[in-house]
Amino acid sequence: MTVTITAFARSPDRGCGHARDMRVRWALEEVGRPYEVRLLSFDAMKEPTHRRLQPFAQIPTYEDGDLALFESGAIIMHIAEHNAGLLPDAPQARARAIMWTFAALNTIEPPIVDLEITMIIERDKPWYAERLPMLQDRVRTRLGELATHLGDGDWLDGAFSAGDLLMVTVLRRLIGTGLLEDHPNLGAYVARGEARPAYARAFAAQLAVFTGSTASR
Ligand code: GTB
Repeated sequence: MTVTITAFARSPDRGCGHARDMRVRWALEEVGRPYEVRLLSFDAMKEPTHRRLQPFAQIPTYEDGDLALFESGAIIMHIAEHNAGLLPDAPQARARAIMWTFAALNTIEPPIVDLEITMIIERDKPWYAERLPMLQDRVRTRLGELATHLGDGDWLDGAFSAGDLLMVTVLRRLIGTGLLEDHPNLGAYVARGEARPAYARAFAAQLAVFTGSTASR
């Protein structure tokens, strides 16, 4: 059974790979699972057909036979648990890799999303100039802590795992803000993720949607 995921028909990021289908594509590429992509307009995402798959009318979703999932973190965990390559076999290392998926999604991503939303849609608010540095500082604090943990390691805990996959996609959202530049080891970490052949295939596939060349592999 071929996996089908959903993605934006026209991503607002114009193919930069910031939308959350990118992490699902990357995970599928890492484990060598072919997939198809159903592209959705913003209107189609609000339709009952899509809401039956994703109650919050968002992308990505994941369908494999009669299993349908939403929430990118849950999708990545499902892929990682049912295919080799994204979680270590040793129980404690596996638990730590799962811990890092939560750290990426629950500790690092929220302040980044808060900053992103403010920078995109709250620029004209009277409190913007006051709020922005506060949000930047929250991100800086987390980046400093993450950079200290990473040190000169290649990955967060031994071998590359689903935790790294999610953390790299989360950190990429800061590209263009200048905040990653404070920590060369985090920049190198992101670059290491981007250099993985599976990442390159996933990135090319989502970019092809924007450029109009193809939608699935
Ligand atoms: N918690 C959910 C998950 O992890 O799956 C969040 C899913 C989500 O936020 N989906 C977004 C969506 O469908 C796309 S990824 N938004 C449409 C809506 O809510 O109406 C978020 C996103 C969108 C666009 C950019 N960008 O253009 O840079 C980056 C990230």
